[in-house]
This record gives sequence, structure tokens and C-alpha cells, in this order.
Amino acid sequence: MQLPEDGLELRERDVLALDVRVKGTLLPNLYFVEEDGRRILQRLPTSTHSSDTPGATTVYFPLSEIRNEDNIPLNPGALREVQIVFEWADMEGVLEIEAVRFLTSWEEVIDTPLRAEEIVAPAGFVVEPIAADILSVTQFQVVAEDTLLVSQQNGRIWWYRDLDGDGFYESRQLYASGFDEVVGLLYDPIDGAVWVGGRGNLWRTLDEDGNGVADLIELRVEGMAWGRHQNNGLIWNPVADPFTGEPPYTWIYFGLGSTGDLEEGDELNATILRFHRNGHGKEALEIVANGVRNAYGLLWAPVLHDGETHWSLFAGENGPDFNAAPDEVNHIRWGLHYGFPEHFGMVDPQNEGDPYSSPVLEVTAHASANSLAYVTNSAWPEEYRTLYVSLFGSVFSAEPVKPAVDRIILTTIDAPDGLTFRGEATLFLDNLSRPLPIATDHNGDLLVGDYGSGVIYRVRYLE
Ligand SMILES: [Ca+2]
Ligand SMILES: [Ca+2]
Ligand SMILES: [Ca+2]
Repeated sequence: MQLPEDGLELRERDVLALDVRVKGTLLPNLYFVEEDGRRILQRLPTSTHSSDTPGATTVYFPLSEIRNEDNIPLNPGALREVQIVFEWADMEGVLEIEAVRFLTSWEEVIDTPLRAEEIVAPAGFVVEPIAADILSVTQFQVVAEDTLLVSQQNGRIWWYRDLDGDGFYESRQLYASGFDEVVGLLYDPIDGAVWVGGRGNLWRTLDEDGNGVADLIELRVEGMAWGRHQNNGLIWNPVADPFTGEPPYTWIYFGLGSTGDLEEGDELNATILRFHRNGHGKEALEIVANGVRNAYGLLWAPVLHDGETHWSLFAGENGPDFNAAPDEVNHIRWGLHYGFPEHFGMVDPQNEGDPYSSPVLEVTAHASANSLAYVTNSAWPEEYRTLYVSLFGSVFSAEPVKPAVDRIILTTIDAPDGLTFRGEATLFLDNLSRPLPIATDHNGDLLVGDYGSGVIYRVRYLE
């Protein structure tokens, strides 16, 4: 398929859509050909649709994801031809191409599974799937009553929309794509920007013309050291900053993990960091706390103590993969050191804060304690209005550790290193595949993103 001589004025954020109908077993290759003759190979993924289904299937190629074997991106303005080539394999069948379109926006209807019978929750709680088709979901955020912002590990960021207000998401639109990996995602309620983190970089993106697709992609921090872990889970100070008093949405807090299993990396690794919304570059990063191996999820939570709200920063922590040290949930206080790589788990009470501080609780080794949410919903029984943590389950260890969401009951203590909490965990959700991001929605109910099944579940209490 030849494009016009002078191109189509395509941009990186445009998407090639092919409406195809396949019979038989075909594995054709797709080539993007630039004006200088450079060809970039892509697999045309028809095999999953190789039945005799009557309707055409639409296959999407975001141009931002098209890279050659040296990872050099396609230059959309130089695209002159798209080729489908049958080569290198025995194939038999028919491929019909009904339409070739370049879209400025990839929007589609998605089906949501109706039931989540396999998920086990305490009596009175109902678990429902509300959004689907998000395999390897890494983060999500409730942006409005009918809108979720969702990221996939493969670098795609979506708006999920509940168009009819029934609480289930049946439509999605690609907001941005082409990031090597996304493990941090944050919507800015002040200016509508979306912050994106992964592989040592932090971007600020913006949809300037309001069509739902990012136009501005600005690299704000480049080249944080990463390896085994990255810069994860971005959150704002939701109220006047509890550490330093600036207005809400001034600071972005996140964890930068260690580069190795037991090696920290450089001075910014294995820390909790924060970054001012107007900051530029690594120089603008402030270290909040040290000795946290990999905090995937952070949370500011309004914990009640003696009738007063204490906004407290919590962080999950992945413990080492190749020793028996526990995972942790930590209460992050300014300037403290949480032990990695010297000390793991609880500290002797007489040595608290000198030099290391205890976690809120130790979590089963290799459970992969990741994201946190805090429920205040008055519709939930009082003993369930507390902190929750997602446990991804073991990845490397010989001893399998089950994926789950645990509830953590907090007790306030006055420790030598300050007012803090101790926690006791009990199983809350069982039989999930790989729970990763969790959050509360506008009603205060709990949402759980399952990396393994690509489903977001809502947990409500119905008595
Ligand atoms: Ca709906
Ligand atoms: Ca736009
Ligand atoms: Ca620790």
C-alpha cells in the first residue's frame, strides 16, 4: 500500500488500524517503509483470530511503538508505504483486508466479564469486575466518577470510561503509548497533565487540544539509575504537605528501587524521593527516606488517632529475592533509614531509629508487597476501614507465596523515632491471579487491578 508521495503528515501519536478477515493459519509480516527505503518489521497478529469468524477484526499499530531491531523509532512523517509480506513460513489460508486507516485516536468498545465468582472475600463483601482487557496492568487512578486512567507494562496508557454511569467500563481510548515500560502513573487535577514513570525517566504529558490523546510529552527527569527495580508509583501530597506545608499537589512522591537484589545503586536508589511539580532534572529530586529496597506503591493515608487525622505516608517494600528476609510495609517519616541492604524487618525496640527504623509490619518473604489503599468508607464495617496491601505473590522463590490482598489493622505507638504504627495483616481477597495496583474509588470502595488477568475489580460491602 503506497501512501501519497508527500506522506500523510502523520504524527507519532497516530495509529494504523487494519480491518482484516483471516481464514486458515497465516503469519504474515508487516513492514513500515520510510521514504529512504528503510523497512521496519512488525508481526501482523492475525493468528489469534484465525478462525472463520464472519466479522473483520481490527488490528491496531500505534506509530509510537514502531521501532526497528536497533530500537530506532519510525519517523511517521517519512512513512511512504505499508507492506504485508508472506515469507519464511508455511502458511495456508486467505487474508482479506477490508480497510486501512490512520487514526488520530484509538477508541474502542470493550467487553467486561460479568462475574468474579472465583475471587474469595469476607462475608458481606461483593467482588465485581468493572474493567477488562488490561493485561499486565501496572497502575491505575480514579480520575473522575466515570473515568479511570490505566497503564500497562508495555507502555500503553488508556482512559477507561463508563459511558452510561452504571459503574462498569465499556469504552477505552489510548492516551499515550511508546514508553518502554510504565510503572508510575499520576493524573494532575490542577492542569490535567499525566505524569509517567519508568526505567529511570519521569515524563509530564498533556493533552493540549482536549481530544483525549497526549500531544506534549516532556521528559522532566532523565537517567535515574535503574536495574532490577525502577522508579515506581507516583502520588501527590493530597493535603497541605505533611512534611513541609506546601499546598496540595505540589510534590510528587515515589519510590526508586535498588539496582540489584542486594546492591543499592547510586545515592538516589533504594529511597523514597519527592519531586516538585515545577522541577527539572535529577538535581530537583529530594530524598525523603533511605533504606527501602523497592517501594512499588506509596500512599498518603488519613489515619485516625485519638480522634485526630494524621496524614501518614506508607510504602510497600519488596524484600530480597534470594534470601529469607521479609517484605515490609513501612510508615515513611522524613530522613529515617529503613534498613536495606543492612537490616531487614523489625528492629530491637531499644535500637529503634538508631540507625534503622522498623516497618509497620513484616510481610511473608517473597510475597511481593506492592500497592496500598486506605478505606474510610462508612458503608464498610469499622474493622474494615483501614489499610490494605496487594501481594503479587512470589516470582523467584522456590517456596510459592500466594497472591492476595491483605487487610492491615493499625495500632499507633510512640516509638523512640516518633509516633508510628504497628500492623497486623489478615487475608482479605484470595484467588486473584496477580493483584498489583489498588486504590479507592469516588464512593470509597476498593478497586484492585489484576496484572495476571487484565481485570480491574471493585469490592463493595453489601451486608
Ligand atoms: Ca458502563
Ligand atoms: Ca490531544
Ligand atoms: Ca526495612
